[in-house]
Amino acid sequence: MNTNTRMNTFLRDGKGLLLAYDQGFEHGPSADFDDKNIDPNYILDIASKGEFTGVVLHKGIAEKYYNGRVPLILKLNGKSSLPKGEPISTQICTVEEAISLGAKGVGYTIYLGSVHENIMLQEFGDIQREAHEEGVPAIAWIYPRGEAVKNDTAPEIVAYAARAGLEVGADAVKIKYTGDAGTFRWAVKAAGLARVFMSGGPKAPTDETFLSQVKGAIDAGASGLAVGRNVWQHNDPLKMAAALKEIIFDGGELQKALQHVVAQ
Ligand code: FBP
Repeated sequence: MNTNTRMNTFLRDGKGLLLAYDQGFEHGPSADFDDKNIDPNYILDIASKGEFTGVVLHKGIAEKYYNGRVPLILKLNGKSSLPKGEPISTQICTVEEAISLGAKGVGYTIYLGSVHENIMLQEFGDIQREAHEEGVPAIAWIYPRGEAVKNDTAPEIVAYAARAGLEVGADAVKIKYTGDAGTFRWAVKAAGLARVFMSGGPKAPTDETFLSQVKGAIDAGASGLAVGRNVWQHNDPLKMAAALKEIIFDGGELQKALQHVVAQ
């Protein structure tokens, strides 16, 4: 079984749109949530009605809320935003548990450049092996971070993250956007046969800002987008989902995508 076969569950016509919802733990509920999106059922509803190709959850949310409607990627490690200093995110769920919860893929964050990167690289190595034994993809969130990383969206740093993902055996890498399609293309090239998903990031000031980043990533050869806040913090998440599908699956131009989110 190769990467494409493993990733197929999360792709439609070779592209993917993943809805991420691990921020309650990673950032804290008061940082990101309101009365609506604090409810996991609200997010799962967006995932199915918005025709996302995957949803990303930590194990506690999966155990209590996952309804099987959209393929699940179980995020196997996590950390809170409370500790300061060099970042480390360690494993809180096994591949076996993830599969028993219905996961069709597993995710893991590596803070490349942290003084603790060796621990995360080792854990990811074990997870990747187990995932492949089970026939499910291992998706790496590769976020360069820590004292040694001055700019985590600098093109050479993002390309480094993408390449590290390929070399440690990730089926797909989730990386930050570099700011333009030209430099992101180099990162996609560096990822080789590992699929590239652009990471959404904090809610952009305008829909146009966000959608133009997504368009840039897709034009650069990305397989899709893994997004949280820019969808479920949107006042109309399903309209934003429609705009994203326009770009990702239908090859639509920015202006056409924007028509889905204009106030009606
Ligand atoms: P967003 O689209 O909301 O940025 O979600 C993508 C994601 O990778 C989440 O899976 C994760 O919780 C978050 O970003 C990490 O954010 P940060 O860069 O602040 O650590």
